[in-house]
Amino acid sequence: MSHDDFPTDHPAVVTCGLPYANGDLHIGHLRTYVGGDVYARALERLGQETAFVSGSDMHGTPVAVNAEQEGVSPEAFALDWHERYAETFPKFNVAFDNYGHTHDETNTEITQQLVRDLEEAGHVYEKEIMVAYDPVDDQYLPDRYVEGTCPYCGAHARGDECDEGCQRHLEPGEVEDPVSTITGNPAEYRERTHEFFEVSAFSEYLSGFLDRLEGTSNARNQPREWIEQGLQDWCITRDMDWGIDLPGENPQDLVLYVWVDAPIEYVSSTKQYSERVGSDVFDWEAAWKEGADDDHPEGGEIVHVIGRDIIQHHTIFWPAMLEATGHAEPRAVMASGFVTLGGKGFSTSRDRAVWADEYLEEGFHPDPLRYYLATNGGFQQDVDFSWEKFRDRVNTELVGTVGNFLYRSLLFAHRNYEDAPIADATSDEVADRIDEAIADVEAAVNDYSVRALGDAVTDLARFGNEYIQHNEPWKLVDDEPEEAARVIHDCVAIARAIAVLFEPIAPEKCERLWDQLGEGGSVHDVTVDAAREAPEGDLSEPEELFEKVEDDRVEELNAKLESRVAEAEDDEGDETADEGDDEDHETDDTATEEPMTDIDPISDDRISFEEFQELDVRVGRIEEAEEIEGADDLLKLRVDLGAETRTIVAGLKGLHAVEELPGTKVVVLANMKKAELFGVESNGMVLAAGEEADLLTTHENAEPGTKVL
Ligand code: B3M
Ligand code: ZN
Repeated sequence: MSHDDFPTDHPAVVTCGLPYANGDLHIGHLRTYVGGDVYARALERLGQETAFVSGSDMHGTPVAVNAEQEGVSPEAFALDWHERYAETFPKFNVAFDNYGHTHDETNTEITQQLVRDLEEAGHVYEKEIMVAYDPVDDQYLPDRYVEGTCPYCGAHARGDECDEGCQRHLEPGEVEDPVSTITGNPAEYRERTHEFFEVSAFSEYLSGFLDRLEGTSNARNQPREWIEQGLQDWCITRDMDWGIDLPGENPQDLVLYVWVDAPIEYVSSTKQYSERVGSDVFDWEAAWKEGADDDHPEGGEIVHVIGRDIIQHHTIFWPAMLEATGHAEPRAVMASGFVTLGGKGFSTSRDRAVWADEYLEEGFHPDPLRYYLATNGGFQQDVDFSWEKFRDRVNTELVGTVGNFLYRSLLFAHRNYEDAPIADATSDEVADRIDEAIADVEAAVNDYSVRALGDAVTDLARFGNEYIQHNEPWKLVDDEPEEAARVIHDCVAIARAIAVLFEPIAPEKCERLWDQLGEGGSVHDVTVDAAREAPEGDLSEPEELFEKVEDDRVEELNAKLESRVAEAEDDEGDETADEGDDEDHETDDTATEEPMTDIDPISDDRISFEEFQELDVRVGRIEEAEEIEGADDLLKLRVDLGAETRTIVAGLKGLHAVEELPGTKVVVLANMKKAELFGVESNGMVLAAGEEADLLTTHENAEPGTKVL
């Protein structure tokens, strides 16, 4: 790993957390896979040699318990889901270079070797521990076969994690008042000998590792606290049949804990990729092993993209395993927030989800969902999906800003200059603006911000719209044809840059655009330098790239969702089920049932006072309010902010009487980026609470312009 800015001359590996092969994927699950895919594509666009890998997580109790409930073998059950996932990801243009699974030969071999290496390095020892046991059923109850009370916070917890409380990983024997999840029998604790990995010996190493670690800040902050509290060694074996056997002497027939072989699949999957394409194209050992490559003895740039519930595994256990066995150190961990649906958790058991297949069957293209998931919030923030918000983002940004610019420019160009070269060179103004967009993309990659990757392009398209509007080539075409050609050449140059720079987010749409521009080859193979080159292809008749989502579609989809949830709840009867799951998040699998709440969990991701101070929040007074033509939800406000009066567009229409707004004191985020909405430039944001837009105001006499602290 290096800490040079991307692109570096090391091979990079971008990985996505492995989905447990145990149930349908919903769009919440897709967030980390889309995020990983966007990031990997962006690295490639920068010219970074990159492998993008993942695989299905086949082992462990999350799979075994579900298979048992279905009455099938865990292997058949997991393989079936694995195959479905392998088909689903490409449909969302999530294009892994290799998608393996943890039960295949490569992973079994590499896992057993790595465990032997850990043993040889003296980091594994045997210990007698108490494990949960069902005396009636005569079986041991590892991990999710047992539930009880968290010894740290008292919340109801699974055997392996406090998923409803403090989120800690729980070691065998820790959960109190254990009960079998299969039979409901109270469990007892019995003594067994298990293998432990000496994680505690790596505390100092891990502190240094966290100081070096890049990615999202949540992946550094939480683990620092865990290290300060003192690390416990980690039990790496389980009393189960399903899994990878503990190598060597194994009198108790133990398997390795699922979290041992799961991250090793990152390495195995990379190896399979190398074997397929040849190590001259991608050398998995140079990427993963220290000293394998003389030029890069420290290994490649490993970037893990995960859900924030598995930070501990990726920043404590996994780097300790890598360090102990001579592997490369991860460079970055990008840990995403969760996805909610209309402000509530996804619920598999209540069918309260937008399923991945369902989204496509409704006729939606994958790229708008990718755009939504990638850009609706910062990567570590929770993101809420609703069909209304989806419609708004698609209609305003993809259709209104990006699509509109592309269509009007390319249609004009095609009609007027179909076969002719358009102009010699791109103007300095436009060339500079394209350079700026490329710099934005480079900065986004180095900041690990997939949202900023999207913003870089919507900002460029916004510039394009202003440029064409300002230069009005349609007025020039008769009297000043050369000037018109120059303007439209610039617009096509911007369109070409959009095709290249938006490829990570909307790969299929950008390939279409690349064709429309008459470019040869594939936009998936070019680097950002191609965004600087002058367009030269023969333009084909353009088509609108993005489709509007109509209001009646939104109503129809909401009604479908509601009736499905009602049906599932009827089936469930009055019993609040004690099996199944609820409040899933995007990497979840079999969460326990708990009441749904409208309130988002409060973010763990703390910010400093300095970071808060970057927000310039002011008291304002609404002076005027009026409707905007064509906008269903928005009002145009003039707001007195003391020093100046600003135009601000706010989503208040229908929620507040327009004529009653003037005179209302409000709270305004004054240094919000400007945005153009329905042709009106909004210069700030009025703060309001909840779906009803309950306006924030002041209690006493603070004057407009007063800073809010
Ligand atoms: N299979 C899924 C989860 O806990 C788990 C991830 C493994 S990543 C190496 O989110
Ligand atoms: Zn807890």
